[in-house]
Amino acid sequence: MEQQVQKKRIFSGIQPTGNLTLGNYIGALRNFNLLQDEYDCLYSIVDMHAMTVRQNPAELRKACLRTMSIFLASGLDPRKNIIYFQSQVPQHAELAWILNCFTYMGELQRMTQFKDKAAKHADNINAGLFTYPVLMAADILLYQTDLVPIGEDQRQHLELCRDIANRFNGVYGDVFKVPEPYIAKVGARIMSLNAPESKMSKSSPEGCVFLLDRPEDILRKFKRAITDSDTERCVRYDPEHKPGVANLMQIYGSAAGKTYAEIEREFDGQGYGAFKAAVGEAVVEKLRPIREETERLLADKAYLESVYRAGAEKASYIAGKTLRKVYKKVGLLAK
Ligand code: ATP
Ligand code: LTN
Repeated sequence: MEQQVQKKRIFSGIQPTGNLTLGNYIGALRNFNLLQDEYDCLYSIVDMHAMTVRQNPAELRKACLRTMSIFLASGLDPRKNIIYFQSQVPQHAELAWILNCFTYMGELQRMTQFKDKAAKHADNINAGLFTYPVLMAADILLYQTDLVPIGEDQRQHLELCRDIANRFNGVYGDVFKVPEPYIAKVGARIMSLNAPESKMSKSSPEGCVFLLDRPEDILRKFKRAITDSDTERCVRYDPEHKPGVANLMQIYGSAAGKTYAEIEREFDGQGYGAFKAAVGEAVVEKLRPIREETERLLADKAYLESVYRAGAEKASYIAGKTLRKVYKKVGLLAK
């Protein structure tokens, strides 16, 4: 089956922490949907990555199922994509160990996400947080991935993954395909609504729209969104001087399917109030069907289980092939 399919392979991962945000949707999930017919795609809910920050076990389990439901509700078809939990495919942890031995401390010390997270969780700077990018490299390299759709913030991790793959291949021959990042031009970095200089992130919930937020909460958050302090109160795309407005335009563009020029024309001569309300409405309408379908799926545990079991089995088959090759190359005896 696998040999007949000549499509390029895509792999991406999302952490099941908290609730997914509009940033995750525009930067990641929406693109996953656009790719599913053209590519051979694997999407992993990276529950082992989530453990690098302390988690409540019951909450983590719930977040895993919720994330899987959102994947499906936002249109990912489990017959076309392999959707699974990272922890259910043991080859991820197994390859990560080997790749740890091909990664330098200095490389990991340079990772900005590590520096940020270490600062945020100063009481728990664990080794997992440090080697997080190595597990991510294992995720990707196990599947001989061609392309990795990610948001801008993950570019550095992907570069490291490529370096590790090249280093390993340099010693043992062509074992891993060296993956390319796939970063959408629009929406790769959705910013916080109340602090447009920082990324919209689950960890600062105030400026953050969650996919399962109630419509009234979404509208309220947009109404309060920061626009600009400049005197020219007009809707114009200028990320450098009007980051708040540019961010809202990105969001509106992707929720309503409009270009920046169309948006500028639509709000010509109007203040920010009307614009912010329109963005809120567009997002509410975009998210409504996703929220309703997620709730329906969450009540159908048997169906969810059938999806993730089948996903893990298919993923493990592909991952097993790469791992056996790696074992052989490095001199471990294959099982
Ligand atoms: P955190 O919110 O804690 O910073 P995260 O949302 O970046 O974490 P993941 O849930 O693993 O972590 O991210 C999944 C995908 O969503 C990644 O590809 C990431 O680049 C993308 N993503 C996350 N936030 C945004 C954002 N604000 N804009 C665009 N893409 C984003
Ligand atoms: N580190 C990523 C999540 C992630 C991932 C991956 C993304 C884990 N493994 C493999 C792409 C490919 C994040 O924090 N967004």
